[in-house]
Amino acid sequence: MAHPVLADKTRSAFAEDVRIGLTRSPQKELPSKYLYDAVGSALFDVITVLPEYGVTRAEERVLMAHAGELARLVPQTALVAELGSGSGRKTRRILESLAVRRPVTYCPIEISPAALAQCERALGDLDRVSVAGYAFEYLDGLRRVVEERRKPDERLLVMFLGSTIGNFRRLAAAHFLRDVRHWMRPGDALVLGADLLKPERVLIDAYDDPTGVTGAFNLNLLGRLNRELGADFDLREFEHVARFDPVAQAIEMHLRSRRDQSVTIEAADCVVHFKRGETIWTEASHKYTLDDISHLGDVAGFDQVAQWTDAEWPFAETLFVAR
Ligand code: AVJ
Repeated sequence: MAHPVLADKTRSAFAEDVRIGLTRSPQKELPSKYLYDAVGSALFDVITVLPEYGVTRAEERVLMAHAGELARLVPQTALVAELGSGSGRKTRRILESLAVRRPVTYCPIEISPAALAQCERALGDLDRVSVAGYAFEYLDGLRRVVEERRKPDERLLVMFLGSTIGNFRRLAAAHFLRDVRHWMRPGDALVLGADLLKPERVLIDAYDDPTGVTGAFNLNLLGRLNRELGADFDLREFEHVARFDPVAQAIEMHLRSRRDQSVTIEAADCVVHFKRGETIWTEASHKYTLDDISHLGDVAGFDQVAQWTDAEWPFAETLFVAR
């Protein structure tokens, strides 16, 4: 069967991750990074305008309000690498403010080729900003940006927005930021966006919106397995579930089987059995306190320079500088 969507190596890594995740016991799981194919990225863009999901708009307000100040705090920045740029909407103002001081090269690092192309189009028209996209995973992409683009005396700014850090377990988040720090030099900057802890009711509505867009976003992962790995999931036999884990302080998305059933995933070479009510865990979004964020940066080797929050929807943007 022909699967033209992914290069072969990428597709076999995808198939392997799926096989490992769906044969895991007792909790089946799928890595959340696979939510973002072309359909998933488009559905995520809809999520960002849902009234119940305040995360993206809160971050946009914070960045709009403080882009000038941010640029003043990192005036030497010549190279900007963004981890998971998505459509690039939020980054525009920052690049504009930086480019007032000096020309900058902007490298969005984004595994979704569709989102990357959109981002390159959206930001390609900025004065004194040259855009070079990298369709890689975060650390691979960052390594390449540093190796290929960075001149000896240039300052780098890494942006990790949208509270994507929340998709890591807490310990993994610290390790990840330490890995990011590894590719940076002392004096380089990191802007980290993180959604703050808020009442459970608000979080459930944000991740299980009554319109059903988040449900579609989650279910599309099974559709993607059907399209790209020759699986035979019946999407109507699964339902979207959002639940809050008070210990981890994380909201989780699951896909719950409506009945006992078996699914074949051809390219992953496996048959998976589901009990009625059994779930596949597809994403965790950890929620942070301001102290958590400062601590996270500190253990990863950064000094905190500034922190801005949104009043309407608790969200924090933190500027760190590598020690
Ligand atoms: C883009 C990963 C930050 O975790 O809030 C939105 C993804 N999942 N609704 C998040 C998401 C469900 C989002 N991130």
